[in-house]
Amino acid sequence: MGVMINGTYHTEDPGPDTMQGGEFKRAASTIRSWITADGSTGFAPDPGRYHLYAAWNCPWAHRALATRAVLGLQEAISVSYALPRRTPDGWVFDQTGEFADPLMGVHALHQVYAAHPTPYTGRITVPVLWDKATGQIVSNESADIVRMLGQAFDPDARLCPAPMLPQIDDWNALIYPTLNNGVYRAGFARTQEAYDTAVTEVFATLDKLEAHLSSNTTLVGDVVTEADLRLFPTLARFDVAYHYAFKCNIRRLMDYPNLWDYTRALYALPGLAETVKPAIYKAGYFSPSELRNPLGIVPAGPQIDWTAPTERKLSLAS
Ligand SMILES: N[C@@H](CCC(=O)N[C@@H](CS)C(=O)NCC(=O)O)C(=O)O
Repeated sequence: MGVMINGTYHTEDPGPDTMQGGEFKRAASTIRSWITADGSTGFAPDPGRYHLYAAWNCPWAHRALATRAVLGLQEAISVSYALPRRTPDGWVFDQTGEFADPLMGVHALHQVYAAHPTPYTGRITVPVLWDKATGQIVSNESADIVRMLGQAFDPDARLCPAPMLPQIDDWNALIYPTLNNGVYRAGFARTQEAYDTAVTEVFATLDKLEAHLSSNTTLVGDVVTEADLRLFPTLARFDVAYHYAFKCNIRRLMDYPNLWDYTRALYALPGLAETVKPAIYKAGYFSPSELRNPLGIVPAGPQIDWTAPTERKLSLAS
């Protein structure tokens, strides 16, 4: 894992930049153009125009893949999947097969960032949304990519209906720092205090979600919205990875009857199951790490029955 400075890739890991004291701080994304339904920004939602660079194990890429799947945009937006393990060259691709880059045939994702017309400085992260028409990165911020897919690519904006946006944004504002990123703050903490703070927030939010889902089908309006799809990647990884690898082990997701039921109901949405790769999560989160898993031994369990029946029937807003 390296960093790009002014369009040139350097293989040294800039790790300390993302740690403050014992606390993990995620760097802000900086390429943030916007696709609109009318194309007034120069980026119109033309089918076939955009390409997503993703990795199955990355939860931020997963939100974009989940949104693409639930909106049925698989034909409209093509994807390259990086190999699930990062290397000194960062995210890399095979020359052929399921982890090849069919668009540019690059060996490493940093080559895509290097092809962006404005010299880039920062970490080489997935997801990246690439515009084939103008040859540039539209965005490397998953929250923006998810919102653009929901608003510009779906004429009915079913994942983010205007009247529900304030509530969607409220859930996102709670779930991102305390849960989506909270598990990373727990897992990457380098002091007991930083870990204690993060893990307490993770479970406070899970408890709150459990209570909400005991009397609601979904987070907002009893329909599937962007807020559910931003939560889902964290839930999908929770028992298989975060519980053990990131020491988020006060409870398992399976110990929350409503939250676990809701997770399985989301999993049953057409297209979503294909974006869930537990074996890849396990291999990725338990890959050799000097701080967290020096021997790189991957645990056998847990056994998770994703298709156990659920009475919760989910649908998008109509
Ligand atoms: N803000 C970004 C964060 C994405 C991110 O941190 N992705 C990780 C993978 S899960 C990554 O590519 N990290 C590489 C690095 O930091 O060098 C987003 O949500 O799009």
